[in-house]
Amino acid sequence: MLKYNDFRKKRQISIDFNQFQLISYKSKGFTLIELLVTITVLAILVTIIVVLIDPAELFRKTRDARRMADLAAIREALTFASVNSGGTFDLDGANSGTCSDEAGKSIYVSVPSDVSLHAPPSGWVWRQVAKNSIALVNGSGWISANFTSAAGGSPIFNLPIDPRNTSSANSGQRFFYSYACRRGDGKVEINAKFESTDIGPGGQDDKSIIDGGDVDTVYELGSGANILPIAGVY
Ligand SMILES: [Ca+2]
Ligand SMILES: [Ca+2]
Repeated sequence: MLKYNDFRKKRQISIDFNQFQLISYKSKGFTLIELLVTITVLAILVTIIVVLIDPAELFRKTRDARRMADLAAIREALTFASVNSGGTFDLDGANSGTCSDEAGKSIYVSVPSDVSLHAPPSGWVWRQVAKNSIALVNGSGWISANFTSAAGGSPIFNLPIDPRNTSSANSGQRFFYSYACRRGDGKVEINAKFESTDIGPGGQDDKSIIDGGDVDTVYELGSGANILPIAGVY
């Protein structure tokens, strides 16, 4: 049997417990000012982190790194095709007379034909193909050499294109790959333009000035550094 005194005691404990909960709830809460201060501190921290990391520069650097890898892959594919074909690999494929020492000297570019380009360097013509065939390696791609005709087959199944692959009236916004060949000695040159503050032209880790080419602001790879014109491509 629960006696009256026991009942009062239990009720008292229950009331006290509720009071305790109320007190502890109150002590754990935040005032509006505390919340505002916390949000402000967090906003400052986020701003500092964003400034330190600079996500836009990180993306530019990633694209530049890919450009380096892409150009190296194209150079290797061309070298493989050329060596495997005993030096008879046709560097402009289905086209004829378009190398730098021939009448129709051409600059092959990775931007598709629906993108209009600025005027080509004097004496040169641009070569562009439609978007849907841009990456083909059978001579219909942006580089017209037919890799599938090489002895041993094509070393690659698609032609890399620039991660931005775009052009503009503004020379600072031209990002595409370019290619030219020289028939006489069977050499080629492939170029790209970098955009990051660090790896790009004038940067602390400038890759365009140490590539052995003849244009400091352009990243140049290939077997002949002086095939593409030194001005007017980008
Ligand atoms: Ca260079
Ligand atoms: Ca060059």
